[in-house]
Amino acid sequence: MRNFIINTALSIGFDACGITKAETLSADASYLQSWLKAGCHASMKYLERNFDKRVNPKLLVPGCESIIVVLMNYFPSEMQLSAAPQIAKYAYSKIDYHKVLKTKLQQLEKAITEKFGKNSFNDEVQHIFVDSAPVLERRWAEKAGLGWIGKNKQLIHPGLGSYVFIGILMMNAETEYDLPIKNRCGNCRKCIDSCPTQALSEEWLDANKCISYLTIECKTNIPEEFQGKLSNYAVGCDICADVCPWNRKWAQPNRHPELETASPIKKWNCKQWENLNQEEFESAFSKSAIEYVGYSKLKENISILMEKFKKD
Ligand code: B12
Ligand code: SF4
Ligand code: SF4
Repeated sequence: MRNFIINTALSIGFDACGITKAETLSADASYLQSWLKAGCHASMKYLERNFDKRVNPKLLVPGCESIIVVLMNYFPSEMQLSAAPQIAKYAYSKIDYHKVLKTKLQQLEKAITEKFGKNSFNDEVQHIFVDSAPVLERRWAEKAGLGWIGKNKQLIHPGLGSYVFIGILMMNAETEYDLPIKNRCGNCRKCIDSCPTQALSEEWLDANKCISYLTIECKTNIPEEFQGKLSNYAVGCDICADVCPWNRKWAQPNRHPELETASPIKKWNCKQWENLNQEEFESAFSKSAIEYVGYSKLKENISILMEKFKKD
Protein backbone atom coordinates (compact mmCIF):
# COMPACT_ATOMS: atom_id res chain seq x y z
CA MET A 1 0.00 0.00 0.00
CA ARG A 2 2.83 2.41 0.91
CA ASN A 3 4.57 1.85 -2.43
CA PHE A 4 1.30 2.24 -4.34
CA ILE A 5 0.55 5.55 -2.60
CA ILE A 6 4.03 6.96 -3.11
CA ASN A 7 4.28 5.90 -6.76
CA THR A 8 0.79 7.24 -7.49
CA ALA A 9 1.58 10.56 -5.80
CA LEU A 10 4.70 10.92 -7.94
CA SER A 11 2.84 9.97 -11.12
CA ILE A 12 0.17 12.60 -10.36
CA GLY A 13 2.93 15.22 -10.31
CA PHE A 14 3.95 15.65 -6.69
CA ASP A 15 7.71 15.91 -6.19
CA ALA A 16 7.86 13.80 -3.03
CA CYS A 17 5.58 11.79 -0.78
CA GLY A 18 5.99 10.14 2.61
CA ILE A 19 3.67 8.51 5.14
CA THR A 20 3.71 8.60 8.92
CA LYS A 21 1.58 7.23 11.73
CA ALA A 22 -1.14 9.51 13.08
CA GLU A 23 -0.34 10.13 16.72
CA THR A 24 -0.48 12.89 19.33
CA LEU A 25 2.34 15.39 18.93
CA SER A 26 3.16 15.82 22.64
CA ALA A 27 6.54 17.63 22.32
CA ASP A 28 5.03 19.95 19.73
CA ALA A 29 2.07 20.64 21.99
CA SER A 30 4.29 22.17 24.66
CA TYR A 31 6.38 24.03 22.04
CA LEU A 32 3.23 25.42 20.47
CA GLN A 33 1.84 26.38 23.87
CA SER A 34 4.94 28.43 24.81
CA TRP A 35 5.04 29.99 21.33
CA LEU A 36 1.42 31.10 21.68
CA LYS A 37 1.93 32.22 25.30
CA ALA A 38 4.83 34.43 24.19
CA GLY A 39 2.46 36.01 21.64
CA CYS A 40 4.65 34.95 18.68
CA HIS A 41 1.53 34.37 16.59
CA ALA A 42 0.83 38.13 16.59
CA SER A 43 -2.76 38.77 15.46
CA MET A 44 -3.26 35.27 13.94
CA LYS A 45 -5.81 34.31 16.58
CA TYR A 46 -6.88 31.25 14.58
CA LEU A 47 -3.63 29.58 15.70
CA GLU A 48 -4.96 29.58 19.28
CA ARG A 49 -8.15 27.80 18.27
CA ASN A 50 -8.60 24.02 18.01
CA PHE A 51 -5.43 23.42 20.04
CA ASP A 52 -6.34 19.79 20.82
CA LYS A 53 -7.14 19.01 17.20
CA ARG A 54 -3.93 20.71 16.06
CA VAL A 55 -1.79 18.35 18.11
CA ASN A 56 -3.96 15.24 17.72
CA PRO A 57 -5.09 14.38 14.18
CA LYS A 58 -7.48 11.71 15.48
CA LEU A 59 -9.61 14.49 16.99
CA LEU A 60 -9.62 16.34 13.69
CA VAL A 61 -10.38 13.28 11.54
CA PRO A 62 -11.98 10.50 13.60
CA GLY A 63 -10.52 7.10 12.67
CA CYS A 64 -7.38 8.59 11.13
CA GLU A 65 -4.42 6.17 11.31
CA SER A 66 -1.95 7.48 8.73
CA ILE A 67 -0.82 10.89 7.53
CA ILE A 68 0.15 11.01 3.86
CA VAL A 69 2.33 14.04 3.16
CA VAL A 70 3.14 15.36 -0.31
CA LEU A 71 5.51 18.09 -1.46
CA MET A 72 5.37 20.24 -4.57
CA ASN A 73 8.39 22.25 -5.70
CA TYR A 74 7.48 25.87 -6.45
CA PHE A 75 10.88 27.36 -7.19
CA PRO A 76 10.25 29.51 -10.30
CA SER A 77 12.30 29.44 -13.49
CA GLU A 78 12.31 33.24 -13.91
CA MET A 79 12.69 35.88 -11.22
CA GLN A 80 11.06 39.31 -11.00
CA LEU A 81 12.90 42.49 -11.98
CA SER A 82 15.02 43.20 -8.92
CA ALA A 83 14.08 46.91 -8.83
CA ALA A 84 10.34 46.15 -8.61
CA PRO A 85 8.49 45.60 -5.30
CA GLN A 86 9.18 41.95 -4.55
CA ILE A 87 6.61 39.17 -4.38
CA ALA A 88 7.74 36.08 -2.47
CA LYS A 89 8.07 33.02 -4.72
CA TYR A 90 5.17 31.15 -3.10
CA ALA A 91 2.82 33.70 -4.72
CA TYR A 92 4.34 33.78 -8.21
CA SER A 93 1.88 31.40 -9.85
CA LYS A 94 -1.17 32.47 -11.83
CA ILE A 95 -3.21 29.81 -10.03
CA ASP A 96 -3.28 29.75 -6.24
CA TYR A 97 -1.23 26.81 -4.94
CA HIS A 98 -4.01 25.75 -2.53
CA LYS A 99 -6.18 24.89 -5.51
CA VAL A 100 -3.37 23.13 -7.40
CA LEU A 101 -2.42 20.89 -4.48
CA LYS A 102 -6.02 20.14 -3.45
CA THR A 103 -6.92 19.01 -6.97
CA LYS A 104 -3.97 16.64 -7.06
CA LEU A 105 -4.69 15.34 -3.54
CA GLN A 106 -8.25 14.53 -4.65
CA GLN A 107 -6.80 12.51 -7.53
CA LEU A 108 -4.55 10.66 -5.09
CA GLU A 109 -7.48 9.93 -2.78
CA LYS A 110 -9.54 8.62 -5.71
CA ALA A 111 -6.76 6.26 -6.78
CA ILE A 112 -6.35 4.92 -3.22
CA THR A 113 -10.11 4.43 -2.82
CA GLU A 114 -10.35 2.55 -6.14
CA LYS A 115 -7.58 0.18 -5.11
CA PHE A 116 -8.20 -0.25 -1.36
CA GLY A 117 -11.86 0.60 -0.89
CA LYS A 118 -13.99 3.46 0.40
CA ASN A 119 -13.21 2.75 4.06
CA SER A 120 -9.70 4.04 3.53
CA PHE A 121 -10.99 7.55 4.30
CA ASN A 122 -13.48 9.22 6.63
CA ASP A 123 -15.89 10.78 4.16
CA GLU A 124 -17.89 12.48 6.91
CA VAL A 125 -15.22 15.12 7.52
CA GLN A 126 -12.61 17.07 5.59
CA HIS A 127 -9.40 15.04 5.34
CA ILE A 128 -7.43 16.89 2.66
CA PHE A 129 -5.48 19.87 4.00
CA VAL A 130 -3.32 22.53 2.40
CA ASP A 131 -2.30 25.41 4.61
CA SER A 132 -5.74 26.17 5.93
CA ALA A 133 -6.56 23.96 8.89
CA PRO A 134 -5.35 23.14 12.41
CA VAL A 135 -2.61 20.83 11.12
CA LEU A 136 1.11 21.16 11.92
CA GLU A 137 2.07 20.46 8.33
CA ARG A 138 5.83 20.94 8.61
CA ARG A 139 6.01 18.59 11.57
CA TRP A 140 4.09 15.87 9.70
CA ALA A 141 6.35 16.31 6.69
CA GLU A 142 9.38 15.92 8.94
CA LYS A 143 7.96 12.82 10.60
CA ALA A 144 7.18 11.35 7.18
CA GLY A 145 10.88 11.53 6.28
CA LEU A 146 10.51 14.37 3.78
CA GLY A 147 13.17 16.61 5.28
CA TRP A 148 14.03 18.51 8.43
CA ILE A 149 12.73 21.75 9.95
CA GLY A 150 15.60 24.22 9.61
CA LYS A 151 16.47 27.10 11.92
CA ASN A 152 14.48 29.25 9.49
CA LYS A 153 11.48 27.06 10.51
CA GLN A 154 10.99 25.81 6.99
CA LEU A 155 10.92 22.20 5.91
CA ILE A 156 14.06 21.47 3.88
CA HIS A 157 13.88 18.42 1.61
CA PRO A 158 17.18 16.80 0.63
CA GLY A 159 17.26 17.20 -3.14
CA LEU A 160 14.50 19.82 -3.44
CA GLY A 161 15.33 22.40 -0.76
CA SER A 162 12.63 24.40 1.03
CA TYR A 163 10.70 26.00 -1.84
CA VAL A 164 8.11 23.25 -1.54
CA PHE A 165 4.45 23.41 -0.66
CA ILE A 166 3.11 20.80 1.74
CA GLY A 167 -0.16 18.93 1.28
CA ILE A 168 -1.77 16.45 3.69
CA LEU A 169 -4.15 13.55 3.17
CA MET A 170 -5.40 11.89 6.35
CA MET A 171 -6.17 8.21 5.85
CA ASN A 172 -8.05 5.78 8.05
CA ALA A 173 -6.15 2.71 6.86
CA GLU A 174 -2.83 1.66 8.42
CA THR A 175 0.20 1.03 6.26
CA GLU A 176 4.01 0.95 6.42
CA TYR A 177 5.63 4.19 7.51
CA ASP A 178 8.65 6.31 6.60
CA LEU A 179 11.30 7.37 9.08
CA PRO A 180 12.48 10.92 9.85
CA ILE A 181 15.89 12.01 8.57
CA LYS A 182 18.72 13.85 10.30
CA ASN A 183 18.64 17.64 10.75
CA ARG A 184 21.51 19.02 8.67
CA CYS A 185 21.63 22.65 9.88
CA GLY A 186 24.65 21.94 12.08
CA ASN A 187 26.39 25.12 13.29
CA CYS A 188 25.05 27.23 10.43
CA ARG A 189 22.98 30.30 11.43
CA LYS A 190 22.89 32.13 8.10
CA CYS A 191 19.08 32.46 8.18
CA ILE A 192 19.03 33.85 11.73
CA ASP A 193 21.80 36.33 10.97
CA SER A 194 20.28 37.45 7.65
CA CYS A 195 16.75 38.15 8.85
CA PRO A 196 16.38 41.93 8.51
CA THR A 197 13.97 42.21 11.45
CA GLN A 198 15.48 39.66 13.87
CA ALA A 199 12.28 37.63 13.69
CA LEU A 200 14.24 34.38 13.98
CA SER A 201 16.08 33.04 17.00
CA GLU A 202 17.54 29.58 17.72
CA GLU A 203 14.27 28.96 19.57
CA TRP A 204 11.50 30.19 17.30
CA LEU A 205 10.06 32.64 14.79
CA ASP A 206 8.33 35.71 16.18
CA ALA A 207 5.62 36.51 13.63
CA ASN A 208 5.22 40.06 15.03
CA LYS A 209 8.56 40.88 13.39
CA CYS A 210 8.36 38.67 10.30
CA ILE A 211 8.07 40.52 6.97
CA SER A 212 5.90 37.71 5.67
CA TYR A 213 3.39 38.30 8.47
CA LEU A 214 3.64 42.09 8.22
CA THR A 215 3.00 42.17 4.45
CA ILE A 216 0.34 39.42 4.27
CA GLU A 217 -1.46 38.84 7.56
CA CYS A 218 -1.10 42.05 9.58
CA LYS A 219 -4.46 43.77 9.19
CA THR A 220 -3.37 47.07 10.77
CA ASN A 221 -0.67 49.44 9.52
CA ILE A 222 2.82 47.96 9.47
CA PRO A 223 4.51 49.37 12.61
CA GLU A 224 6.85 52.28 11.83
CA GLU A 225 9.89 50.43 13.23
CA PHE A 226 9.58 47.78 10.48
CA GLN A 227 8.63 50.01 7.56
CA GLY A 228 12.25 50.66 6.63
CA LYS A 229 13.20 46.99 6.98
CA LEU A 230 10.89 45.36 4.44
CA SER A 231 13.85 44.79 2.10
CA ASN A 232 11.72 45.66 -0.94
CA TYR A 233 9.12 42.95 -0.18
CA ALA A 234 5.49 43.81 -0.95
CA VAL A 235 4.17 40.26 -0.42
CA GLY A 236 5.84 37.66 1.83
CA CYS A 237 9.59 37.28 2.28
CA ASP A 238 12.15 34.76 1.02
CA ILE A 239 15.32 36.05 2.67
CA CYS A 240 15.82 33.23 5.21
CA ALA A 241 15.24 30.66 2.44
CA ASP A 242 17.37 32.40 -0.20
CA VAL A 243 20.43 32.49 2.07
CA CYS A 244 20.14 28.82 3.05
CA PRO A 245 23.09 26.86 1.61
CA TRP A 246 20.82 23.86 1.03
CA ASN A 247 18.57 25.89 -1.27
CA ARG A 248 21.63 27.13 -3.12
CA LYS A 249 22.61 23.52 -3.62
CA TRP A 250 19.23 21.91 -4.31
CA ALA A 251 16.58 24.41 -5.45
CA GLN A 252 15.80 23.86 -9.13
CA PRO A 253 13.06 25.46 -11.25
CA ASN A 254 9.81 23.50 -10.97
CA ARG A 255 8.38 21.77 -14.03
CA HIS A 256 4.70 22.19 -13.12
CA PRO A 257 2.59 23.86 -15.81
CA GLU A 258 -0.07 24.46 -13.10
CA LEU A 259 2.39 26.74 -11.28
CA GLU A 260 3.21 28.93 -14.26
CA THR A 261 4.23 32.42 -13.14
CA ALA A 262 1.62 35.17 -13.60
CA SER A 263 2.81 37.45 -16.39
CA PRO A 264 2.73 40.75 -14.37
CA ILE A 265 5.22 39.20 -11.98
CA LYS A 266 7.58 38.47 -14.86
CA LYS A 267 7.14 41.85 -16.53
CA TRP A 268 5.99 44.72 -14.34
CA ASN A 269 8.46 47.41 -13.35
CA CYS A 270 8.33 49.67 -10.33
CA LYS A 271 6.02 52.23 -12.00
CA GLN A 272 3.51 49.57 -13.08
CA TRP A 273 3.26 48.20 -9.52
CA GLU A 274 2.97 51.71 -8.12
CA ASN A 275 0.16 52.64 -10.53
CA LEU A 276 -1.74 49.35 -10.17
CA ASN A 277 -5.49 49.97 -9.99
CA GLN A 278 -8.30 47.78 -8.67
CA GLU A 279 -9.36 46.46 -12.10
CA GLU A 280 -5.83 45.53 -13.09
CA PHE A 281 -5.43 43.82 -9.72
CA GLU A 282 -8.60 41.77 -10.27
CA SER A 283 -7.70 40.74 -13.77
CA ALA A 284 -4.08 39.88 -12.90
CA PHE A 285 -4.48 38.19 -9.52
CA SER A 286 -8.08 37.04 -8.97
CA LYS A 287 -6.99 33.37 -9.18
CA SER A 288 -3.61 33.77 -7.50
CA ALA A 289 -2.47 33.67 -3.86
CA ILE A 290 -2.01 37.47 -4.04
CA GLU A 291 -5.81 37.81 -4.03
CA TYR A 292 -5.69 36.77 -0.34
CA VAL A 293 -3.48 39.77 0.47
CA GLY A 294 -6.10 42.03 -1.14
CA TYR A 295 -5.82 45.14 -3.26
CA SER A 296 -5.67 47.73 -0.45
CA LYS A 297 -3.06 45.89 1.61
CA LEU A 298 -0.88 45.36 -1.48
CA LYS A 299 -1.14 49.04 -2.41
CA GLU A 300 -0.31 50.06 1.16
CA ASN A 301 2.77 47.83 1.19
CA ILE A 302 3.91 49.19 -2.16
CA SER A 303 3.47 52.77 -1.03
CA ILE A 304 5.59 52.12 2.09
CA LEU A 305 8.34 50.72 -0.15
CA MET A 306 8.10 53.67 -2.55
CA GLU A 307 8.24 56.23 0.25
CA LYS A 308 11.35 54.65 1.72
CA PHE A 309 12.83 54.31 -1.76
CA LYS A 310 12.32 58.03 -2.50
CA LYS A 311 13.75 59.04 0.91
CA ASP A 312 16.89 56.95 0.32
C1 B12 B 1 0.89 30.59 10.34
C2 B12 B 1 1.78 30.33 9.16
C3 B12 B 1 2.70 31.30 8.82
C4 B12 B 1 2.98 32.50 9.71
C5 B12 B 1 3.82 32.05 10.92
C6 B12 B 1 5.04 31.21 10.51
C7 B12 B 1 5.45 30.16 11.54
N1 B12 B 1 6.72 29.89 11.60
O1 B12 B 1 4.62 29.58 12.20
C8 B12 B 1 3.69 33.48 8.72
C9 B12 B 1 2.66 34.41 8.10
C10 B12 B 1 4.82 34.32 9.31
C11 B12 B 1 4.17 32.49 7.66
C12 B12 B 1 5.22 32.76 6.80
C13 B12 B 1 5.67 31.87 5.82
N2 B12 B 1 5.07 30.73 5.44
CO1 B12 B 1 3.61 29.92 6.41
N3 B12 B 1 2.31 28.91 7.31
C14 B12 B 1 1.66 29.12 8.42
C15 B12 B 1 0.74 27.93 8.72
C16 B12 B 1 -0.70 28.31 8.28
C17 B12 B 1 0.72 27.46 10.17
C18 B12 B 1 2.11 27.30 10.81
C19 B12 B 1 2.02 27.02 12.27
O2 B12 B 1 1.29 26.15 12.71
N4 B12 B 1 2.76 27.78 13.06
C20 B12 B 1 2.86 27.57 14.49
C21 B12 B 1 4.32 27.29 14.85
C22 B12 B 1 4.56 27.06 16.34
O3 B12 B 1 4.59 26.12 14.17
P1 B12 B 1 5.97 25.81 13.48
O4 B12 B 1 6.87 26.97 13.45
O5 B12 B 1 5.66 25.08 12.21
O6 B12 B 1 6.56 24.82 14.55
C23 B12 B 1 6.04 23.53 14.69
C24 B12 B 1 7.03 22.55 14.15
O7 B12 B 1 7.89 23.18 13.26
C25 B12 B 1 7.75 22.02 15.34
N5 B12 B 1 8.92 22.72 15.85
C26 B12 B 1 9.65 23.72 15.36
N6 B12 B 1 10.67 23.98 16.15
C27 B12 B 1 10.58 23.15 17.19
C28 B12 B 1 11.38 23.03 18.31
C29 B12 B 1 11.04 22.07 19.26
C30 B12 B 1 11.88 21.96 20.47
C31 B12 B 1 9.89 21.24 19.07
C32 B12 B 1 9.51 20.22 20.06
C33 B12 B 1 9.11 21.37 17.92
C34 B12 B 1 9.47 22.33 17.01
O8 B12 B 1 6.83 22.11 16.34
C35 B12 B 1 5.97 23.20 16.15
C36 B12 B 1 4.63 22.73 16.57
O9 B12 B 1 4.40 21.49 15.92
C37 B12 B 1 1.36 26.81 7.80
C38 B12 B 1 0.37 25.78 7.26
C39 B12 B 1 0.03 24.76 8.30
N7 B12 B 1 -1.23 24.52 8.53
O10 B12 B 1 0.94 24.16 8.88
C40 B12 B 1 2.02 27.64 6.66
C41 B12 B 1 3.35 27.13 6.10
C42 B12 B 1 4.22 26.75 7.26
N8 B12 B 1 3.91 28.33 5.46
C43 B12 B 1 4.56 28.09 4.38
C44 B12 B 1 5.29 29.08 3.65
C45 B12 B 1 5.71 28.71 2.23
C46 B12 B 1 5.60 30.31 4.24
C47 B12 B 1 6.60 31.36 3.72
C48 B12 B 1 7.86 30.77 3.07
C49 B12 B 1 5.87 32.30 2.73
C50 B12 B 1 6.69 33.50 2.30
N9 B12 B 1 7.64 33.35 1.38
O11 B12 B 1 6.47 34.60 2.77
C51 B12 B 1 6.92 32.14 5.04
C52 B12 B 1 8.12 31.51 5.78
C53 B12 B 1 8.39 32.15 7.11
C54 B12 B 1 9.22 31.22 7.99
N10 B12 B 1 10.51 31.48 8.06
O12 B12 B 1 8.66 30.28 8.57
C55 B12 B 1 4.58 26.62 4.04
C56 B12 B 1 5.96 26.05 4.45
C57 B12 B 1 6.59 25.12 3.44
C58 B12 B 1 7.94 24.64 3.94
N11 B12 B 1 8.75 24.16 3.04
O13 B12 B 1 8.26 24.69 5.11
C59 B12 B 1 3.37 26.08 4.92
C60 B12 B 1 3.55 24.66 5.45
C61 B12 B 1 2.13 26.14 4.01
C62 B12 B 1 2.08 25.00 2.99
N12 B12 B 1 1.08 24.14 3.06
O14 B12 B 1 2.91 24.85 2.13
N13 B12 B 1 3.48 31.32 7.70
S1 SF4 C 1 10.55 35.31 6.20
FE1 SF4 C 1 11.91 37.15 6.20
S2 SF4 C 1 11.33 38.34 8.00
FE2 SF4 C 1 10.41 36.29 8.23
S3 SF4 C 1 11.90 35.15 9.41
FE3 SF4 C 1 12.45 34.78 7.27
S4 SF4 C 1 13.95 36.42 6.77
FE4 SF4 C 1 12.95 36.99 8.68
S1 SF4 D 1 20.47 28.81 6.65
FE1 SF4 D 1 21.65 27.32 7.81
S2 SF4 D 1 20.68 27.28 9.84
FE2 SF4 D 1 19.24 28.26 8.44
S3 SF4 D 1 17.93 26.61 7.74
FE3 SF4 D 1 19.59 26.78 6.24
S4 SF4 D 1 21.16 25.31 6.94
FE4 SF4 D 1 19.73 25.64 8.65
